[in-house]
Amino acid sequence: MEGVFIVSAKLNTVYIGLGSNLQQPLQQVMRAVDALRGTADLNQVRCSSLYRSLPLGPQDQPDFINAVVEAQTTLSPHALLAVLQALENDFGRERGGERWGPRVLDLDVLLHADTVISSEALVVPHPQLHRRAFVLRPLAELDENLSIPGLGSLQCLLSKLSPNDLAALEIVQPCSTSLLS
Ligand code: A4P
Ligand code: MG
Repeated sequence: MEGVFIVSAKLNTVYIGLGSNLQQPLQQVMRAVDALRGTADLNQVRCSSLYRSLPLGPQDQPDFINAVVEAQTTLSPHALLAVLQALENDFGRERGGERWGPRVLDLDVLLHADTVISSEALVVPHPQLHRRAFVLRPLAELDENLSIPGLGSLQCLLSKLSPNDLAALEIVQPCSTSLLS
């Protein structure tokens, strides 16, 4: 077809952090993985195992279920954040509580290819990523050779975590073919 150009936007690999500690957190996270898999703009969605983790921040709240999802997308970082926030709202996420308080679903942009952003609305890589066993360990399940922009290799970051933090993580649902597409 002469004169017709099809411009395809670049597919980028993104990593999304999932967390829940309210209203049957395991079910919330599994439903959220399904919802991400059903999102038209996210392709080749793969999920890590699901982990139980001790709450970071206020201690008078239930344990969390955490996981990390990898996907391919043409969405920009800000467009991806908007998709994730809409999904949090669909799950009944209430905002405005105490910082790092309990939540039915939290979806964070952990990484967007090798992008580095530091704006008011979005910081990528996620600013707490390198300190969190419940993020680094599932990330390593998905790609053990990952390099984090500005922070170095994932293996190096993992080696700097306190052994207690890693030991406190408990797999509650291993990677399985039902979760890995
Ligand atoms: N924002 C900036 N960068 C990002 C990003 N990379 N991804 C902005 C997502 N959002 C980002 O987020 C507040 C604002 O951060 C958003 O409006 C967005 O523009 P929020 O989800 O409304 O609030 P939040 O999650 O309470 O804040 P924050 O500081 O992002 O908290 P975190 O880092 O998500 O930590 N303990 C365990 N064991 N497991 C957990 O998952 N999670 C938290 C929350 C605390 N303790 C936890 C866990
Ligand atoms: Mg968040």
